Amino acid sequence: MNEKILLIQPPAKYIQPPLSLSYLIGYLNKNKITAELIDLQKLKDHSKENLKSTLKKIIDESKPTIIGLTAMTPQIEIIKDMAKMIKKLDKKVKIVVGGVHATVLPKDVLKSEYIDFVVIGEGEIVFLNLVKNIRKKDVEKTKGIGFKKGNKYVINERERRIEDLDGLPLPHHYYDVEFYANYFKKMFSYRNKFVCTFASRGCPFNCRFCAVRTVWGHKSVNRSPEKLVDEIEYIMKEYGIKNIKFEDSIFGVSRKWLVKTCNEIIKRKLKIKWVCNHRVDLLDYETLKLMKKAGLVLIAPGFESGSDKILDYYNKGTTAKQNQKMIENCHKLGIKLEANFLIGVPGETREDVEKTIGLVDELNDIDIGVWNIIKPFPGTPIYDEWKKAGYLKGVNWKEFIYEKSMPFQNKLFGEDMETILKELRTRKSTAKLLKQKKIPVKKIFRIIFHLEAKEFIPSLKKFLQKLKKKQVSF
Ligand code: B12
Ligand code: SF4
Repeated sequence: MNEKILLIQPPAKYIQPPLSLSYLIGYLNKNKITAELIDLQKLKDHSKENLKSTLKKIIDESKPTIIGLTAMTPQIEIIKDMAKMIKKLDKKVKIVVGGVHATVLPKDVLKSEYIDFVVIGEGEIVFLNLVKNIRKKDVEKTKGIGFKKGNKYVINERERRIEDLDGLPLPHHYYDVEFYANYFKKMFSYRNKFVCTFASRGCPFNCRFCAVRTVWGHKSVNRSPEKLVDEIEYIMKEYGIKNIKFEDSIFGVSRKWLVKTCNEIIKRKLKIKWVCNHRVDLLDYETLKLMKKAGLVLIAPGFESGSDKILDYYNKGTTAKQNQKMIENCHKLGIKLEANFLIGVPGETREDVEKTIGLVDELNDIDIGVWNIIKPFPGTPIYDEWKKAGYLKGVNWKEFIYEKSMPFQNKLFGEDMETILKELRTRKSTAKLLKQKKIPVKKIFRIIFHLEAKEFIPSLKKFLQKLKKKQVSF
């Protein structure tokens, strides 16, 4: 029997191109199996009723035999709801769930009677084999899957990692590039459209709050500089888009690779602007200069904290001094900085948070400050530690988002972390942007608060009242 495969990206508040599912579809296609992407991130109405009727329409029209769903931890409840809705519509459909949450807590996912399989880790090879084995009705030995057998959970050994990322079809063929390019333009008032992509998979570091290693292990695999730059040329030609956001955890763990990639862009005289994530300890002035020459306009390193005590706790392997050096270098070179900070670890004091604020205040050179409350995401060492310490009793997966503080965090810190977060998000980054008179206020609020339009006006009023009372220091 020929399988009819749908991969569904669930609805979400903050959205980005469904690259994970696009890679999976590309890999199936390369192996002569067709699959279709249903991107529910485009849904405007997230109510259960609308989700139910949307799924009904999809199932009536497509008559799928296998449905794949993807989830990070805060999305797992909606995924379980969707699985139930789908099975109520057609109980023969096989439901497969992949992504970080299924990788770390496969049994939590399989607990749902409506989910048949989980895929653990990198999905391309595993899903292809699973689909083939479902056809053959012989799934049990498929590497990288988990399933239920009687009243037991079976979790098979992992599949090998893909070494040759250049062999993967480009994800951009399978999702609506224009929709996301326009979404970013509108959402953040960027002047230009841009496309997201990946140059690598994995990260060799061990930050205590990070779950990246659960999917990829510790090995970082890169695309070849030549093929990556071919992809950039393709994006420019095919979509007429000259702005690229590399979503990699670190764009170039290896300096040698980074230098080769930048030189390739420069050699081909590509007029692109790009943005990437990085670490403050891996980039010296000369490397940043070369990146700038190759089109880097904004870099987003994980600063995390201005306090060495907290950085040590995070096992970040960086220092407050290195954070400062990065700020100085970017300022000298005219590279915009999106600095990411976390607050809210047990033992962190007001003084530690003030040190972080000091880092931003003193140097005054950060363009976008992204402040978040640390969360013990499954797959991170702090999840295991905080669970053992009894901090996570009664918390629900939907609360695992950076904007929310957990009751124990407020208790240990002695203040409501969400209030502190709001304060921080209003501070320096807003000040810096306000000084650049060209940037519309709407953009500032969208960037700092990630607000929806309906929330925007009351927050603006509140902010202006605070300014009047001089509660916000510039
Ligand atoms: C891009 C990204 C986002 C995008 C989402 C894009 C999208 N539409 O999917 C945005 C910015 C919206 C986002 C939001 C959040 N993110 Co995020 N995000 C990432 C990031 C940087 C890349 C993800 C990615 O595309 N990877 C590349 C693809 C190829 O890998 P992948 O997604 O893992 O998919 C592979 C496998 O997992 C598997 N697979 C995945 N899905 C499926 C489905 C099926 C059916 C199968 C078979 C296989 C399969 O196969 C894929 C191909 O090999 C990762 C970090 C990283 N470097 O991985 C964090 C990461 C996934 N995010 C994380 C977090 C914490 C969040 C937030 C919760 C943060 C917050 N604000 O609180 C929110 C979630 C909000 C929500 N929706 O509820 C954590 C996840 C922790 C966890 N336990 O879930 C990560 C790992 C970062 C970290 N440092 O720990 N994120
Ligand atoms: S935070 Fe960044 S550097 Fe640290 S482990 Fe995660 S991806 Fe790697």
